[in-house]
Amino acid sequence: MIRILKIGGSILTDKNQEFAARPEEIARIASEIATCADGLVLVHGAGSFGHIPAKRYGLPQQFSPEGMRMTHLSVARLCEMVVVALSQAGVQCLPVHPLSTVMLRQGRIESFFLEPVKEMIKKGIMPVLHGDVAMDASGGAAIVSGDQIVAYLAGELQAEKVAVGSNVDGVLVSGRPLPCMTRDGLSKFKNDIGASAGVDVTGGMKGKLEELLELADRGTESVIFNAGKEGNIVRALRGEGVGTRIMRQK
Ligand code: IP8
Repeated sequence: MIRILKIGGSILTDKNQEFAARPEEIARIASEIATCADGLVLVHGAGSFGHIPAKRYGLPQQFSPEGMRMTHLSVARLCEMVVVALSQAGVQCLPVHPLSTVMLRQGRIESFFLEPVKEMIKKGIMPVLHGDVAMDASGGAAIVSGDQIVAYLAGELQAEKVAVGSNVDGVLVSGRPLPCMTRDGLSKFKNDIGASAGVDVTGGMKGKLEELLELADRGTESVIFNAGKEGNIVRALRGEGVGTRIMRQK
């Protein structure tokens, strides 16, 4: 059984300060993951390691090879921290960089070389992917968010569970998490759903919902939960009621 877990960059880093990792949070997340690592694929957000350099170089609106290099190298450093923390917690894992495996067209994944990921899963190794810059055949947008990666992988790997951890208790309306969200819910609450608190070039909570609602349309439900609260990762992966369930319109 394959399960996909996303940990948002807002948990791993301080989104307002470049290169500001949160080592204690990274270590805590790693030890929680270690208790439920079987068949898990991890995707993490870029946090301040990606969004701040991407914004500085005008990505994704402007094509900038230098911006892509600086942003990728920075996000790859965050990925290395996550991989090191996981291995210190006893998890066998390997980094998979989307820049080298994904091809975009107009900002959407057109192809993804997933053989290494599938082989890692077969061998009991946890693949660790992340939001990244990527080449785009249309020459325009060049960022692939962790959320887009999650939705794509969930379909391709036929994931049974998809859990997306952020730093809030789910999809908040007037400060309270909605128990579930559908396409109708998004139209109803679109003006109430907030943007990300820090610098964000991939659309914050709305961007996340668009990816996950599309996944729900294809038949896979997911949950958005607060990964900043201890124990929630295990609860979300077990399907216990934490956060907001993203469901297909009935
Ligand atoms: O943090 C964004 O990924 P996300 C990737 O998952 C970059 O939205 C490079 C900003």
